[in-house]
Amino acid sequence: MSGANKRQKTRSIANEIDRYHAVEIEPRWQARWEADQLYKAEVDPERKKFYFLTMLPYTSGDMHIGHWFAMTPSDARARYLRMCGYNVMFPIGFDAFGLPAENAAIARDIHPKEWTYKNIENMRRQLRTMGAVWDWSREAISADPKYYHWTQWFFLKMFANDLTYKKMSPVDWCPQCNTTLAREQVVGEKRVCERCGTPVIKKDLDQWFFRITNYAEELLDFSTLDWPEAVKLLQTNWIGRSEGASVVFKTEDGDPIEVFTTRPDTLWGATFMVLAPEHPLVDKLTTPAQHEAVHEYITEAVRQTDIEREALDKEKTGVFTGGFAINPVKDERIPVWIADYVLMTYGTGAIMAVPAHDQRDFEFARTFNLEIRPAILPDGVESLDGETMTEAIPAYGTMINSGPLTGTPGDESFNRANAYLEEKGTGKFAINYRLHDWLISRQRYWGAPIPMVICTKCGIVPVPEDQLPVVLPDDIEWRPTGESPLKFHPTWKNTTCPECGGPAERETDTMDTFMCSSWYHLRYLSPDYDKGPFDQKEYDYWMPVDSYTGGMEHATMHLIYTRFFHKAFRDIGIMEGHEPMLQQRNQGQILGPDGQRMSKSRGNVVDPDEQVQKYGADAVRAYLMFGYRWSEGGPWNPDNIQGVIRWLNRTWMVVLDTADAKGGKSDPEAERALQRKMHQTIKQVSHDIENFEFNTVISALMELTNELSASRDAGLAGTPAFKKAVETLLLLMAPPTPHIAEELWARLGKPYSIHNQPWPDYDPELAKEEQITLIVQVNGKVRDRIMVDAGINEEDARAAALASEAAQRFMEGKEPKEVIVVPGRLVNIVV
Ligand code: ANZ
Ligand code: ZN
Repeated sequence: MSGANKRQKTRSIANEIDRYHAVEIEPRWQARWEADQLYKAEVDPERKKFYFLTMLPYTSGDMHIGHWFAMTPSDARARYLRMCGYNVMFPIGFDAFGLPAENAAIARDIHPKEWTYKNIENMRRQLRTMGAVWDWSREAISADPKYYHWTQWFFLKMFANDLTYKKMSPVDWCPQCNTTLAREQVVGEKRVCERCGTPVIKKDLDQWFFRITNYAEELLDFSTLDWPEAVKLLQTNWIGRSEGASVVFKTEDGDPIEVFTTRPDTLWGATFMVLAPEHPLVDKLTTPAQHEAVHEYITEAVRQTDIEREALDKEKTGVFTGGFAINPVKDERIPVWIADYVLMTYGTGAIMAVPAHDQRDFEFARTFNLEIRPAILPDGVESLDGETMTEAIPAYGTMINSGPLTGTPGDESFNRANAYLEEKGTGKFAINYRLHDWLISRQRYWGAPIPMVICTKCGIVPVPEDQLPVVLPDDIEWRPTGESPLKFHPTWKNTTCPECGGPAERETDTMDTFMCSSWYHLRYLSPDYDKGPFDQKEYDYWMPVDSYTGGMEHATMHLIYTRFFHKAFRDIGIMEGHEPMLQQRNQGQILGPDGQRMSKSRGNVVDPDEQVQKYGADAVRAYLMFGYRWSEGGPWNPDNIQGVIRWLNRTWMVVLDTADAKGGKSDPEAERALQRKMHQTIKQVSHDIENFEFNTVISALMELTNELSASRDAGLAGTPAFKKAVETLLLLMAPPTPHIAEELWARLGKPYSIHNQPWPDYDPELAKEEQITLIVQVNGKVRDRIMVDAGINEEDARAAALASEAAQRFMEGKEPKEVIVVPGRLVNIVV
């Protein structure tokens, strides 16, 4: 008792003079680590590398607590891997081009470059406060000429290898302002211009595309990737592969109308055709009588987005063109309509409509009184009558009313129909993808200029590599138009043709920023390298990326583009391997304290700077790991961070309190218990960091701190087991809470730096719970003896007893009436 009192006293004195003071400790260590370049990652063929990548932030200005949630657990894992002996590279940079900078320029009269680089400065400061193992010497900024030089270079390689082309493609256009609009500038359900409220129309512009569709099939192969199922599924749906047939119908004039159908077996049930309003044959097919109605319909339809047009619950609208087409398998004349539910951007922009078996066609036919003719009789359906059907029957089944193929069973119909089409020369098996070629032109200033020149004599000519980078001019005039301001620069676009030397004009569009982010992981390899996009030596050592963390919102665009980019340049001979990023994991989202998505307008944004100033980086890091499942996130809860702070304080006290303790009382059983806890904690923390389960990492560490407190109170401080456990606790805390771990490590007089220490090993034998013998009785008679963990709880003991073979034999298949557990001794099953 008196001993405990005395400890109480020393502790409260320590409390006053030497409290845990994160704001003093943290900047001090951050400065030291940086001065020592502790986390600099260098090629070392002797060591196993680990390229750990986290998605680079966009230079919007302030980092969000969400960035911390994404990055600091990743940092903990990077630290863990370092301690496990890997040569870890954990780089950071900035996605710095894009529309927000341009909008800020217009709204606040500040140059996009100035806005962006100011933001970068602030973000660098914020990133430093995380205390992460960033290798700042590898920082890359996509808006730097020395970066986009190589973005342009990649573009030229794509061009030289026929992976890029120019094509007319629609953009949103405001007829009042006479400009193109960015997607964000089209607002409201009515799709009006943000500035003047005029309904937006589509207008065709000559734009650049990458042939990502060449890689559609390969992009569906995830077999070498350790990626979340959800991301693979999103990519699979985005690519949208369908098997079917391409079938050629003809107009009465003999013009071919090709359709893609997934159901060639329903061909005999096609009673009309539908073209997308934008289909090139619409004009020619439209009869004078229908001209006005068709024209009116098109004007309305093309204003909508594909998503609006495809909505299943939408009322079907359309107009008859007055024209007819011939069904190639039966020489029958069927009417051709236009309707917005047929998209120009999918398949061929034309369909054969089979209302008996396709629901959208069914609704369309009912609305406009068109014939519904069954061609398939699914098993179990007696008969079908188009007049009385109330919905389409999409199932496969026996072909009926299908000429020579009538009677073909459902499991053969698809192949038989395709064979028949091929035989007749009017169609064949076909695969269609939802994926489109990647439109990369942007009519904006703040992006990498597309390195192309347009010469009236030579056509489109690439800028020679030795003339890169094509640098953005700084003196730019801000016009609130959707067109690239580069177009209006007095001189910038004037150049000479690299081929004929005559006067020529530069391309004034810039590249989609997803182009910049498709290869940033390569720029980190050697951000200052000027003989190529990366130094081959670095590539050979570091690539591919071993682990990639970031948000789920990038599942489709960025993560598909970067895979395409890698594969394309593999084929060009620049990259190796088939995939750029082997493992990928996504964090969830931190919401505001009100459970809503954080946003400035709601006023529920949690500012990481404020939290760090209040509680320290370690507390914020540990709270973000402890308070949430990393893959799920949840609302910020200021109460729960207190629990983490109490833990850090308790750890601080117990470590410093016992630092000078000598001897300690020998208590083999208690020491063994502490040792067991220590080994169990190492085991769990290692497993959980490995598996991105950070919440249980912190709870396990909290338990070890508690165990140490209890052991101290039991007089164990100073024993070898106690010292070892303290040391181990600090090593295990080094990844999640690097500053306090380093500070306490130093105060114990251990060698700098804790972050260069090897990760502690655990001994599975020592981690094992002590075993006891549990007696298993059936109706009061001893039937078995089983070995179980000493600390086994009632529920597990019960389950273990019921699982005993001997017990089961004596239960003779009867349900137990009652199971009595005498903890630590026996279980009696009453049947
Ligand atoms: C006739 C048919 C009969 C169809 C039937 C389906 C069922 P997925 O699976 O998404 O690839 N289609 C083709 N091109 C279209 C376009 N541009 N806009 C809207 N719809 C289009 O869908 C392929 C099916 O969607 C195609 O097969 C076609 O309708 C329609 F019992 O052809 B089907
Ligand atoms: Zn020329």
